[in-house]
Amino acid sequence: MATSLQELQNWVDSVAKLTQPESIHWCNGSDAENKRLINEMQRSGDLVELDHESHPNCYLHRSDPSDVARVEHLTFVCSRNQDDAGPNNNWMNPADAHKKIDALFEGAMQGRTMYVIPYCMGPIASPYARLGVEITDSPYVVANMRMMTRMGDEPLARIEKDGTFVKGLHSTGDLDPEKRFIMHFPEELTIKSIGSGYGGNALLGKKCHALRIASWQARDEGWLAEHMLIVGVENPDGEIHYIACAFPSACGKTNLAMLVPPESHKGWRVWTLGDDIAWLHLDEGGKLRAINPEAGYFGVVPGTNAKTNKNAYDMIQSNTIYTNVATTADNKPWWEDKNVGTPAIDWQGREYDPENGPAAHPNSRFTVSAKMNPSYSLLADAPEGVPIAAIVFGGRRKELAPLVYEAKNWRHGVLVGAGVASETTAAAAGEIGVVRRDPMAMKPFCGYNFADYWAHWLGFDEESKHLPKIFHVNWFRQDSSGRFLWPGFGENLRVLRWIIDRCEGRAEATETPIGYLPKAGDIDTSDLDITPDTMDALLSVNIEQWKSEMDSVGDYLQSYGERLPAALMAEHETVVSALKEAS
Ligand code: GTP
Ligand code: SPV
Ligand code: MN
Repeated sequence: MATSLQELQNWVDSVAKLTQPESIHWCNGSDAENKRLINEMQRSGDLVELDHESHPNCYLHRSDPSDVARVEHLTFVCSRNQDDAGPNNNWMNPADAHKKIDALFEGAMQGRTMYVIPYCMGPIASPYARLGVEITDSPYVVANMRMMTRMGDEPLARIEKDGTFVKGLHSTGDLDPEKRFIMHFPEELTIKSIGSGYGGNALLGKKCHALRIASWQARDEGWLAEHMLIVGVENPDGEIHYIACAFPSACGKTNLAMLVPPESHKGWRVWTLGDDIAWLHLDEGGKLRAINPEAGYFGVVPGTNAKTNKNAYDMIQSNTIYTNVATTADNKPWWEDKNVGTPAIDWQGREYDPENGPAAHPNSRFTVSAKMNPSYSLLADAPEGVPIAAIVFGGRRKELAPLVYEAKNWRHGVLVGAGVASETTAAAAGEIGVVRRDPMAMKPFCGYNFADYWAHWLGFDEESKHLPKIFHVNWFRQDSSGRFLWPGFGENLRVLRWIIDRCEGRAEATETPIGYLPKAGDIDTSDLDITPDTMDALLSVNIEQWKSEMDSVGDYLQSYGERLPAALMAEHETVVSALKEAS
C-alpha cells in the first residue's frame, strides 16, 4: 500500500482499474522528482527550454490550439438537487454525470503514467487549510500543481491524519472539445475533468476545489471562498492594512496584488498575500480573516512589462513555466506589450506572421511559485491569515462605473457585489468584450445557487459588528477614442489610499444614490499627468445611466426567483428610489 488511508488507496485502485495506466506514480514533491519530470517533458516535447542564460529554469509549454482557456459551457455542478446548483451553473444529475464522464475515462490512461498528487490548499498548519488529491495523466499538471499548491509528502501525511480530502480525477483525454467536461460533485467532494490540459480546467486545486467545491463547503460551515486577491498596503509610518479584491478573470487581480508603488510614493510598500483566491473566516473577535489557499501564481502574461508591473516582470525571469507565449529568435519568451525584443515563433510554434493574430495567445500564462515574488508577504504562510480592512469589488467597464465608490453598509455592499458586471476576457472561451453580470467575480466559480450565496453573504451582518467596509472600483473607464482615462497599475495605490483612509475615518466623501464617492481632491493626483476634467469624468455618476443599470440589475436578480433573499431586493428598491429622487 502506498498510503495508510484505506479510502485513498481504494480510490486510487478503482481509478487505475477504470483508466488502465501503464504505471502509477505517487508524487512526493521533491526537487529530484520535479527534475525528472521536466527532463521527460523536454524529451516528449511537452516543454521547451527557454534561453537559460537570460531565463534560467524557464520552460515553454504549448497547449493544443483548441485548449487555451477555461470552458464555462462544459463546466457542471452535479448536485443531487438542481436548484442547489442554481441558474448560475450548468447542471447534470450526479448519476448521469458519472456515467457520462466515466465512459470517457475508460482506458484513457493506457500507455501513460498515472500521477497521484496529494496537495494542501492553505498553509499546511492552518486550521482553515483543506486537503485534496488530484489524479492526472499529465506531467505538466504535476509540475504546475507543485508550484500552485503545497504538494507531496507533507500534505499526504495530513490527509492520512485527518482522513478527509477532495478527490480530483483528471485526464487530458483526446482533447476533442465534444468530449470535454469539468464536473463537480459537491456532496461527494469529488471533481472529474477530462479533455483539457489547461489552467483552471486541469489544475484541480484552483477553481474546481478552492472555489467551486470550497464555496459549497463554506456556505455549510459559515465561511467564504472567494475569487479575490489579498494585498497588504504599508504606509510610510509602517502601518499595514489588508485588502481583499474580487475582480473577474483577467481584470487586474495579479497586478494589484503585486503593485509597485509609483515614484511619487516614497516610503509606501505593498505586500502580496494572494493573487486569485481568498478563504475568509470570522475570528473570535468578529474580524474577517483571510488566507490564500494557493502557493503560486497562474498569471496572465500579455501586458506584463517593467513599467506596468516590475515585480511580476522580474519574477518571471527564472523558475517559470510559460504556457502559450511566443519566442524570439534567441529563444526568449515574448508577448504583446512586453516592449522588448521581437517575436519569431508564435504561440502555436509557427513562424510569426501578424496575419495570424497576436504572437502570444491573449490568455497565455506564467506559472511561478509565490516565493519568487519580490513583494511576497511572509504572512501568506500564517495559519491564522490576516485581518481584512476592506473588500473591493470591481470589473472592466468602459463607461458607467466610477473609478471608486463605497457602499453605504454591508447589505448595500452585497448588492454592489451582486450587481458587478464586466466585459468578458480571453480567460474563458467565447466572445470577448461583451458586458455580462459577474456577481462578486464568481459567475464561473460559485459552486451553488447564487440566490443562496447572496443570502449567505447577507448573513454575515448578523454574525459580526466588525465587518470590513465594501467598495467598488473600475480601472477601465475609457474616453470616446477608447483610451483608458485612469493610468492604472502602480497608480491604483492612490485609490487604495482613499479606501484605507475611509476605513480609518480620515477621508471625506460625497453621498450619492449609488454610494459614497471621493470629493474632488480626495484622491491624491500629485505628480500625475491627469486633468481635473478627467478626474471629474472618472468620479461622475450619471443618474440616467444608473437608473437603467439598476433596472437591469433588478431584472437579473429577479431571474433567481423565489430563493432570492428579500433583503437584497429591498436594498435594490432603496437604491432605485434614491436614483429617482436625484433625477
Ligand atoms: P485571472 O488570473 O484571469 O483571474 O486575472 P487577474 O484578475 O489576475 O488579471 P491580471 O492582473 O492578470 O490582469 C489582466 C490584464 O489586465 C493584463 O493584461 C494586465 O496588463 C491588465 N491590467 C491589470 N491592471 C490594469 C490596470 O490597472 N489598468 C489597465 N489598463 N490594465 C490593467
Ligand atoms: C481565471 O480565469 O480566473 C484564472 C485562470 O485565474 S484559470 O486558472 O485558467 O481559471
Ligand atoms: Mn482568476
